[in-house]
Amino acid sequence: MNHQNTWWKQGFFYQLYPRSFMDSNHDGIGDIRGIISKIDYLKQLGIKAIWLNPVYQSPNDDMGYDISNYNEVMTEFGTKEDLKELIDLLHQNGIKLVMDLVVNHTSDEHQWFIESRKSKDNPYRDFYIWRDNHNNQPPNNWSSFFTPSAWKLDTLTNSWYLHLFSEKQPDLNWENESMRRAIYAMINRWFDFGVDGFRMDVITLIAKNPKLPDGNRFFNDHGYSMAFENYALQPKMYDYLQELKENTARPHTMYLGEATFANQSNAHTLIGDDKPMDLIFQFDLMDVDSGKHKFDVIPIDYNRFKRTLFDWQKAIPWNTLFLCNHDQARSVSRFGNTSNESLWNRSAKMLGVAIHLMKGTSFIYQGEEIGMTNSRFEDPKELKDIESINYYKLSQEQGHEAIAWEGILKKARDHARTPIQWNGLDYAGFSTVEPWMKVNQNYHEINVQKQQNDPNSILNFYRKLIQLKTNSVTLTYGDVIEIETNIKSLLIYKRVLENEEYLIICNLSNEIHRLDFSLKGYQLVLSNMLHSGYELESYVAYVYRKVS
Ligand code: ISL
Ligand code: CA
Repeated sequence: MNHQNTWWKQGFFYQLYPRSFMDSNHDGIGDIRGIISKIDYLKQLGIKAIWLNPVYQSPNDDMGYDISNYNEVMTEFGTKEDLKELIDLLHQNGIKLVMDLVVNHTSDEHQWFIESRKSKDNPYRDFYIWRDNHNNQPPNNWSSFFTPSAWKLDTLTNSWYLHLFSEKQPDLNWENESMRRAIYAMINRWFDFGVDGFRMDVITLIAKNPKLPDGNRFFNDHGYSMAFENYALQPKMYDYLQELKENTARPHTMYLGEATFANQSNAHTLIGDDKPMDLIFQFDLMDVDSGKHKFDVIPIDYNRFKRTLFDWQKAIPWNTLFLCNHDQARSVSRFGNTSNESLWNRSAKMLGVAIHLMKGTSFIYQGEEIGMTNSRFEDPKELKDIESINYYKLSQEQGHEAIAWEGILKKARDHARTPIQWNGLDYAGFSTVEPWMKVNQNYHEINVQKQQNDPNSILNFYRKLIQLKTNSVTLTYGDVIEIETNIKSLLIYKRVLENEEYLIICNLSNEIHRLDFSLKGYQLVLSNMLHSGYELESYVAYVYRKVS
């Protein structure tokens, strides 16, 4: 492996959700010029790459994941010239840009779908997955991620189309070669434009079992089945991605697959030199607080948390490391402790150490570097995200809305999507007018300006953590060695490369523990506490380096 050329393994990624990052033109919506105005901030943070959530034209049924034109920038976000300028400026500052590639589905307002609906013999008909209508019953029992059934009857031709996500996100038919060629051409245009790679949205779902058989497990309340055995990691998916790579990949570009339903036994089929992807996101850690479903929230089992981390380290040679993204609740609210300022500060820092000093590419989700927390939504009307809106509506129909609301307060995707809190001014300095989404109430206490020059802030801790890992070959490429302990809330591991060794000790819990081995020969290099020692207070994190 040539360590020097694998830019996606060296240095941190910052996930940037443009709608909520910075508004430059006073319409309450974040935009590309807003990002440009904050390049210094990103540079100071020390990140080496950005994953930018979708900026393509979209009616925003699913906030940009429903694309109506792959070749144009969403009007509210700016122009293609703005995007080009952003890419150039990032490159001048040593930062790469990875865009989102959403090709499992398009918007129903995409020209391809507008044509496809028109008639059964339209040249674009087969760009999507259609079935004739018999008895007004959907062609199979598949459920969608956002609605009970994955099928919608389109009256124009009296046929059903498949949508694994919202009704406004019809699934593309990857069996159609013209469709595939059009996607590859689109990817090549963006590589020519200057992007450095793509995060491939639900890429493991693009191939469907052509027979579209019923699922027989994981039924939702409406009797539809989460039939992923028929559309996740299908044999054809490998062929399509191989073809995609052959037709698009360039020497320094990268593909990061959102590997929905990947597990420890199949993940090795997805990443590597001769495999379809360079990096994958898997979501096992995002499930450690899920009971029967995402919104059925259970307390974190620290053993499970640790096993998930360490077992994935063994399962594949290179992981991605993250505790949040635009689909998740805020990490400090979920895995840390926000009951008072000092625990909030300490646990946010600890979580950064615990996850990012593992082996793999680190991803910080915007706002995580200042410890942004879940929002206190007061009314379902404040929700913007289709997932929780639909979930709440369905639960109302069944009279479970009080329970649903509890789950939403803990896990709604909207928690991650509130505007970045830049300062204590109106709308947290994100905009001068009311933003598209309510700013978190705590912006006076939590904001960038307040943390900028405070040596104890989460922000300055993140800067140090990023530097420490980015500048260390051992913390980047060294082996991970788990140090077993009987105390289940202690996460302890070493990073070892040749003669160098780091020891990482994190207390994941609110309990005080004592270390039962010697720290002789170790020197403290980073901590969220002023003192080090054998007494491990709640949420402490210590990073030691072996000196003798
Ligand atoms: O968000 C989820 C659960 O709350 C996930 O199941 C999510 O739907 C899944 O990981 C796929 O996510 C991606 O594709 C979706 C889009 O809504 C998400 O924002 C995106 O990250 C459809 O494009
Ligand atoms: Ca704007």
